[in-house]
Amino acid sequence: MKALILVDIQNDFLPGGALAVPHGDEVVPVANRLIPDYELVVATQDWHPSDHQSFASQHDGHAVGEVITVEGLDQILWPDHCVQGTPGAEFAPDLNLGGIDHVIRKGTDRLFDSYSGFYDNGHRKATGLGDYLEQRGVAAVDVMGLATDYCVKFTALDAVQLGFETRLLVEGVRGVELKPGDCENAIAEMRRQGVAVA
Ligand code: VGL
Ligand code: ZN
Repeated sequence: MKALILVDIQNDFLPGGALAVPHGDEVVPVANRLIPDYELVVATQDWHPSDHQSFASQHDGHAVGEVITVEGLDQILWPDHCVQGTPGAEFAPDLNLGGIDHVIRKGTDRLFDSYSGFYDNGHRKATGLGDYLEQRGVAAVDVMGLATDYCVKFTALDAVQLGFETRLLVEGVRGVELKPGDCENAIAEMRRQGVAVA
C-alpha cells in the first residue's frame, strides 16, 4: 500500500505566517487534488511549546537565522512559529482535513527540534509515524508539503532510510531558501539517498 505524507501544511508556513514559505499556499490545491488517490493520508503538524528552544526569542543576544548549539546539536534559530493551540499551528484553512486519516505532531519537546515527521533532529525519539505506517502495511510513501529544504527533506530521508519506497512530489513542495540553492541542494540530496523525484 502507498501512503501520502503531507508535511506541515500549517498557517505559519503560508504567506503572512510567522515563518512564511514563499508560495507555500500553492501546495494546498495540489494536496486537495491528490488526497483522493491514496488509501492512506497522514499529515505532520509542527507543534511547539511557546518556550521551544528553536525560537530565537528564547536565546538572549541571538537573532533569527543564527546557528547555535542546543543539546549538542546545531540549531538554526527561527521566529516563534507553530505554537501549540495557536492559529498559526492550525492546518491551512483550505486543506481537505476530512481526507486526512492520521496526524503526527512533532517538535513537542522544548529541547528538541524535529524537522522529520519520523524522528527528532538527533534521532533520539521516534514520533510513531514509522510504526503507524508499518502496522498498516504501507510499503511506499509519497511526500509533499512544507518546507522543501527542512521538514520535507528530513521526512523523505528518514522514510527512505526506514525502508519505505519514497517519492518526492515536487509539484507539491515549496521551500524557505534561506540561502539561494537550498531547495535545489535539498532535492539533490534526497535523490542521492534514494528518494525518487516525481
Ligand atoms: C520547519 C523550520 C522550523 C518546516 C519547521 O516545516 O520545514 N522549518 N520548523
Ligand atoms: Zn518548527
